Amino acid sequence: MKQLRTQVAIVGAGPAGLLLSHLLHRQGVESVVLERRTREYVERRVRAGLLEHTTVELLRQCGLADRLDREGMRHGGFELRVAGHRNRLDIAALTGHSTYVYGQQELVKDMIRAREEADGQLRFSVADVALDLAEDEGPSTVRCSMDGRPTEITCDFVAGCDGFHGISRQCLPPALLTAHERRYPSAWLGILAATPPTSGELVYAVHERGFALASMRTPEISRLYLQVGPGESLSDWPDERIWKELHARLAVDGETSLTEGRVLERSLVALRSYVAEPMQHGPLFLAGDAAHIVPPTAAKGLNLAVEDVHVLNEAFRSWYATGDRAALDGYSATRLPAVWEAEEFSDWMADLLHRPPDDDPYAARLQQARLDAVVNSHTVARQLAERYVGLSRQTSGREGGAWSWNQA
Ligand code: RFL
Ligand code: PHB
Repeated sequence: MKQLRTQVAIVGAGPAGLLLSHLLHRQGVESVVLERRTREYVERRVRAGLLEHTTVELLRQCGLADRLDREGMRHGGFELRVAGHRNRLDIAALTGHSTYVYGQQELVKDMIRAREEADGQLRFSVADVALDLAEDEGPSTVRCSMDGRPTEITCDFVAGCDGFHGISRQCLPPALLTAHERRYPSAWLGILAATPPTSGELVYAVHERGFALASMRTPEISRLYLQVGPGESLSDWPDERIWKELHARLAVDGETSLTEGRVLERSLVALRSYVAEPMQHGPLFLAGDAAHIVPPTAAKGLNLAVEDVHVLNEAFRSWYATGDRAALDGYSATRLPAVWEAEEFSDWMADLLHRPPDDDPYAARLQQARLDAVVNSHTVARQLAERYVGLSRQTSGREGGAWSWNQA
């Protein structure tokens, strides 16, 4: 049996686990990251693309944004295309902030490289991770199979950064865990295609055939999404059908500006919201998708993961510097208001943009009324813009919040 000792054992080398390990290192706290996939797999996994201004600022502050600043694309607005008519939301003018397009797998590569340069302990292809969590202040043990050998890692804390399907969340005592969940009657079919973006900014298209999103990764690569039924599979969607549907839903006044290209990757994801409360127990702390997920419509998942990790890192700093556990004990309570703000906005965006089920004409009329409000009301548009860039989360949960009721 191989034995290792570290301060924080981190399960999962997605953005949450990698960033936590990087931040801990910068303040002299040791960690080991345990990832079940290979490095190649993790670096190629296509997922998020849209980063909030605050996320980019946080990445800059910790030295992870050099390539992002060179290659990322800064966007000051997006297009909301409704039934073939263009409406541009100028988020920079409405909020003073921009968003950035930079592929999650590029960020993951940057993070892995930074850990490598610092001789960080990143272990890939680790199997059978199991947590033996201390009940008291004593050390915990993480068991796993590393390089084919049974291994035991003794640690002070465990960070569960292993995504929605990981094992960490299951280690919270069931009696203490409340799982809040909503499933949506849609899924997203996503493709990465070798074709230039159809527009300089993102296009969110609401159409009677269903929602479509035209995003991008580079000036040569597009990222395109289609709303599809929840029970569909990738085999139902040959390339020809995908392009036909994208042309129809993204057309402006009947004309399409989309150029077809080679499909480099495709994926299908069911839309779901989930929050685990609390996000911690004893020495275990959950961060990112391990603790909460949102439908991708509002592009919040990765941004929330980055924020979780910053708060958790500050709490570890305080513990290791002063022995004060207050910030660690308060981690979940600190994060949940911001998590719920993003959950609510993501749910609202999902309803705003997706075609409702055929048997719910009332929902269809509500959607129309909401779209009218966004397009015609400066106040509603500004609120959408503030929430889209993440400004509203800066105040959620703080005393007084962004506003307060007048006391009678
Ligand atoms: P991840 O990225 O899922 O990483 C978890 C890691 O843990 C590993 N793992 C294990 N390792 C060891 N032992 C086990 N038992 C393990 N079980 C799992 C996994 O292999 C993996 O490497 O979670 P993390 O780090 O919390 O990061 C979260 C983000 O990945 C996620 O929130 C975003 O991708 C969500 N998301 C978006 N977020 C944004 O902020 N902006 C976007 O534009 C955006 N677009 C998207 C998205 C998610 C999408 N899908 C696929 C759900 C678009 C899509 C289509
Ligand atoms: C993406 O580029 O993957 C993306 C962009 C914006 C979203 C969701 C996903 O709202």
